[in-house]
Amino acid sequence: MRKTIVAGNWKMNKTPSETVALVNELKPLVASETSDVVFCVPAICIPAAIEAAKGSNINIGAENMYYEESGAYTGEIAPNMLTDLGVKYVIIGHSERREYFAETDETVNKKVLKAFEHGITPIVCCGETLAQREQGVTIDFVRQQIKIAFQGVTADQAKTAVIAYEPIWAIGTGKVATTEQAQEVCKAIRECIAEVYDQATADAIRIQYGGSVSAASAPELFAQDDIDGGLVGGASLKPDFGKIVNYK
Ligand code: G2H
Repeated sequence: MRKTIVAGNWKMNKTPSETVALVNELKPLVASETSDVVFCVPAICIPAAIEAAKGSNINIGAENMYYEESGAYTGEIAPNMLTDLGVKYVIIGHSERREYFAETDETVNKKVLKAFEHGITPIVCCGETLAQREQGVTIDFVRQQIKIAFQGVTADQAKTAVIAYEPIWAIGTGKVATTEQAQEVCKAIRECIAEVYDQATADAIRIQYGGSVSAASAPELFAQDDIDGGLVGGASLKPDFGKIVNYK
């Protein structure tokens, strides 16, 4: 069976010193044997987070990464800069990066391939806008995002990946998708992986729901057959994150 994975996405919040305080505060609350726990923190806070999380079950992840090894890419973070610090996960293609930083399905694919090359587990984000949902194209759209994101990824790599389904209209808005809506799309994503690869890969890959997850909504969402945890924004900065990790 798939192990639940709950990841916090801190977005552009917390300084390095605030990071130490928050990791120390959350450390006892997120202890868990049943869920993998990841804190994806701003790049500049990663060293502080890694140091503070030592000896705990918290894995530290990045919120983004570039797809080149090194060179004249002012302001970007290379994969080996992350692995050198001990980073294990990286969020790729969050809708905020697609919207504000011009990321496309193609750049997402390049980043996913590069992450695997360096042994970093990508948390690959997908999800539709409100207009797409209202037009009834959600599943077609998400399938396309996933197919392009995974181009060139082997089945063995895909088995270890994490996909985060985040309907854009539910991000930071307090509007959580209904359990049925979230399960329907996560199931369709798993079926898409089965088509692209095989059933064994689809059974192994972990699919999270993201979008205004709270301590109140997590238990029902994470209990769905095709939802293996969550990518959590706002609530990952609060003690409630411990309740989300220990949702059972
Ligand atoms: C969606 C989510 C975390 P929030 O972006 O990736 O954020 O839980 O604040 O909606």
